[in-house]
Amino acid sequence: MAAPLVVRERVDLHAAEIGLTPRRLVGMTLAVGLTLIFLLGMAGGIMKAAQGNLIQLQPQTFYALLTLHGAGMISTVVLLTAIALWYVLQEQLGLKPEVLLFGVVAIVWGLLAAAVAVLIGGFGPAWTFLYPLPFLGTWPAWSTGLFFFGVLFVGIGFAVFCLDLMAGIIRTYGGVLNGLAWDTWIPALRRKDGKVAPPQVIAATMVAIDGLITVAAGSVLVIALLAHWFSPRFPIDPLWIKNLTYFFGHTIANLAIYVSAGVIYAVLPAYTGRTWHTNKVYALSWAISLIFVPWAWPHHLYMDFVQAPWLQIGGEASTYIATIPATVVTIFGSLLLVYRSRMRWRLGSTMFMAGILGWLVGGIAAMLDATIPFNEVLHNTLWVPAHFHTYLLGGVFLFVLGFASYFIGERPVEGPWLKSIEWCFFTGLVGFLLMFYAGGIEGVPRREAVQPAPGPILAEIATGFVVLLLIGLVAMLIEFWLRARSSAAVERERSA
Ligand code: HEM
Ligand SMILES: [Cu+2]
Repeated sequence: MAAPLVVRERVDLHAAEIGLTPRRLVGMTLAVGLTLIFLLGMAGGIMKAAQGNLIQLQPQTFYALLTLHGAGMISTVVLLTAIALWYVLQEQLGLKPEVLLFGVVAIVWGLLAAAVAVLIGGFGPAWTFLYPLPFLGTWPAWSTGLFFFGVLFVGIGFAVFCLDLMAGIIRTYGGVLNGLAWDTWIPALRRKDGKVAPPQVIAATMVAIDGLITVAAGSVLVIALLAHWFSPRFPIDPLWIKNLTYFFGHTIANLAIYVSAGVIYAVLPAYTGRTWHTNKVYALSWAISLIFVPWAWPHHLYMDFVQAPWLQIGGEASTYIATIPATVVTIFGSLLLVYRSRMRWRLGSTMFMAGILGWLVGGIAAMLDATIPFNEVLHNTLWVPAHFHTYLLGGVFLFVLGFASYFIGERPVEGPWLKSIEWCFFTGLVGFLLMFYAGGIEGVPRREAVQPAPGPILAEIATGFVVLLLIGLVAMLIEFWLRARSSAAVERERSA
């Protein structure tokens, strides 16, 4: 039976009948993206099972899966958070689904190319494809080239999203500085109509600017690698390309958090009944992130003794400066929003609040790793996947699930079915993460098909938690599908 739904968006039923509406585009992208996350999560579970000696996997197959899982997850999460932010801003900024469709299609093509390179070609130098590894493996040359084209397409898709946002912000707020709400500090920028950008627009402006810088660097990187692929005589300096690789890789993964912050600002108020207002502190915090996020990448190169010392120190400082202000205002702001607010605890709001916790814990673990004396012992141990899975899987991905739940519409009352899904999912998630941290503390190296002890036993336990996590995820996707069907039925009844 069709359950009555709360937290519903205004739906333009007439437009829905004639073609590409925002809701259709977002609904389709969510369906594709969440399915991909599930499949790539299975690949993650297979890797753990192999590390735990529960199944046998050729090392080449392990490294191919690792590459597909990493590149695929990052691209899919970029796609899903982008579509969510786009959706919450499209009305306000007058964004058109036709434009974003290009971006979505480019990312999906990029993902397909990468999947073919990995699954058929066996391409497997890990998702960071650090030079010269892509050219040294046992895989055929075509798979190397195809993978790079895939990355290029994902970059192009993300650039479409950034440009679309930027154009909308300039149209609506008169300029980028107003999009960043610098008018709260600089009276000369104030608009006559008194319109000030809300926090989600500030986040979107920051993401659009840093996102375009990141894609520009990523394009130089991939084009240089493609040139070397066409003609091996094309020279590549290993230190230069390593810097560029991490500039691109670190920043694009990091930006997913800032995109999600925009979604939190827009969606959490629907559950608490209070809105989030721009003030000087928000504008300043986001300005600091805007400037420092692109300077944090050198924390991946502490082991490279040829790297200039000022970049090492600068990278460490920038990591702190970029992370702290926006994280603090978002976490503090969301607590204020929820505190004594009669928050409606539904699947969506639970996901958002749990995701904020994951962001905080993962962020602290990340900053530890980016601190030079800690990095000397944690570098390339399982501590690294521990911290980034905490804020990507236990943070960003929870925001995506929260958004999906909000987008489809919550149930007015949640029964035991939903509670058990949540228990299953979160038990799996926390257990899986803890095993990663334990491995990191024990110094088990990351990215190894065959790990030294205690890696295998931790991986064996972790596999059990992954099974719980994936069961919870499938159940949640079924729940979304059921709700989407019943809300479609409600709409059909209303329009009849
Ligand atoms: C669904 C549950 C997931 C499982 C079971 C899982 C499992 C794994 C495993 C076993 C590894 C290899 C760790 C190692 O030994 O080095 C890994 C690596 C990785 N995962 Fe996940 N993961 C999951 C979700 C995610 C999500 C949501 C993201 C990103 C949004 C993600 C991004 C990555 C990345 C970037 C790597 C590194 C790949 C590389 O080293 O090249 N994972 N994951
Ligand atoms: Cu980093």
